[in-house]
Amino acid sequence: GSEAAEEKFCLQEVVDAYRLCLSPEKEVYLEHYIAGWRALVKFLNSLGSVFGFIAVEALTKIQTLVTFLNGENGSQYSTLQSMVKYELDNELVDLTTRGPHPESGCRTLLRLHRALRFLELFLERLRVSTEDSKTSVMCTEAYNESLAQHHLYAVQKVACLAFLVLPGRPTFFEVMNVGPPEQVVSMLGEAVPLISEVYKITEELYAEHNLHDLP
Ligand code: 1PX
Repeated sequence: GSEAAEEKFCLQEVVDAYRLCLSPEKEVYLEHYIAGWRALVKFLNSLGSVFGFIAVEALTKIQTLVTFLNGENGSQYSTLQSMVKYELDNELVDLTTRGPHPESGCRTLLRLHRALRFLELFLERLRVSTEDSKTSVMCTEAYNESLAQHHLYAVQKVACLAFLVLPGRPTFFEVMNVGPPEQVVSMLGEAVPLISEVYKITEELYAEHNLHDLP
């Protein structure tokens, strides 16, 4: 039915979201950042139940940010830059140890930001991969170079088990709903630089305010 169609992932949606993410002054709109993640969660859900727990984790983080965005101080959350300024100015962030603000926008977004680096590395590997490349290998490499460093050992173990049952490259390309493989590769060529720029701007924002180690 139409509901199922709405839930269907397509890579174009990711491209669109990250294209809309940057303001003319290179600020990152939270609304579109969230839209990008919502699309990725659809992708995770289409991979089967093993990836459900990862989708739930991403959704929980997204939901925290949506609550801020729709809350009474929502206008302060329109961009990542305004969010950081607002939360820091009003002491709404636990900076060194967990305290009264365990789920600040800043620390919640940091988790997604780290996952975005994983995505960038993984999609770039997928883009340059060949027919016989293994998604599990690409995924493991991208994970070890990024998110793994921020995960507890037990989480790393579970993640690596999930990678073993990832569908192969042909299924991945199909689920992206773009068309023949050449077109998927070409759209990945659009997606990666957009994701990469949003990542870089966020990375610099967090460095500038010393927020990379938020508990
Ligand atoms: C078109 C291709 C798209 C591929 C989509 C892939 C999207 C992957 C996104 C994964 C997002 C996971 C959110 C992670 C947030 C996080 O790091 N949370 C940890 C820390 O949170 P805390 O609040 O405790 O400080 C939390 O401990 C982690 C929980 C379990 C999640 C483990 C996820 C590890 C695997 C990620 C890679 C999935 C790749 C799937 C297929 C490509």
